[in-house]
Amino acid sequence: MKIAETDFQAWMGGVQARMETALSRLLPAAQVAPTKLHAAMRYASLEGGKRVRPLLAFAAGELSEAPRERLEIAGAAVELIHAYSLVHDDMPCMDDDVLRRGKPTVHVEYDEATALLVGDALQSLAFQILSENKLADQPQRQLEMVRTLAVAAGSRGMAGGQQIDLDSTGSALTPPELEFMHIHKTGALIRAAVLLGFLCGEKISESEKKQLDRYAKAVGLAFQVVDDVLDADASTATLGKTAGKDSKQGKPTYVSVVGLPAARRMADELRQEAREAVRDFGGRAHRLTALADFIVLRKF
Ligand code: GRG
Repeated sequence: MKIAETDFQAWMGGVQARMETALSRLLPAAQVAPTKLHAAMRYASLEGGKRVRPLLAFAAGELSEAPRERLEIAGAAVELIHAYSLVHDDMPCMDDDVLRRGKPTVHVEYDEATALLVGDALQSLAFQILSENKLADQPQRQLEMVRTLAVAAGSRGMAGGQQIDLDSTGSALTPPELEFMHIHKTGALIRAAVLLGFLCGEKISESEKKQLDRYAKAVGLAFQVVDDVLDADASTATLGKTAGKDSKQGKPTYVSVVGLPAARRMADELRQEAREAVRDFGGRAHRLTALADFIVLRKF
């Protein structure tokens, strides 16, 4: 393994460990009533997942010299929204899956009503921690962060993308329609993670924010293209979730719409686009470029 790769692995492991501790602290204890709901919220959020969104927040925060304590809160808020989306997505009324992060899904381990409440409560907790901890010197900027996450999670972001996804099962989408769906379903939250991390720091310029947003858009779409490729190409054991589900359920994906080789090429073009977007930042963006590589070259 090269030195740069070892350094990135160590950094990633450090952020993942910090996030595990932070999430464990921020989530209500399982012994606190209502114990079933709190235990299920912890089951859905802890000990699993790559923590890609918090990693992006930490990497973007390096550009604006954001304090780690703020990044932990912003990263946790985005991760809680992500965890909620996975819990609801796995339910019988949506994707109907039994395996997530190598474990039974929340509605299987607990029950459907509890899974619904877990998602609701995780979403509320995300906004609670984002508003009750000081994340910016100017209150106006903190409000911008709350709004950014709300828009990304809502009907003009992730929830809207999920609606399009549900409605498009069994139908043929054009590449632009597919891109529109994925930019919302997956890309919006990833974009918010990058922006929130950047906004946690005080060294902010509008032009850097714009460049960073170009990076975030490319990485957000690349993430989903790779997810489509892995669904078609990797095993259930490697992914920790049911592989091959998209084609079985008749869901349009990059693989079904443009084919596997073109989807792989597209992911790599988006990786180059992301690297290009932050080129001017030089060494300050080395975590962001390494993360773009990780997101596109990952095997799970
Ligand atoms: C229910 C409102 C609502 C939205 C659900 C994001 C989403 C929308 C559904 C998840 C289904 C899915 C497999 C989407 C593809 C991209 C994605 C979010 C994959 C899982 O994210 P990872 O790989 O998961 O970051 P880990 O487990 O590593 O956190």
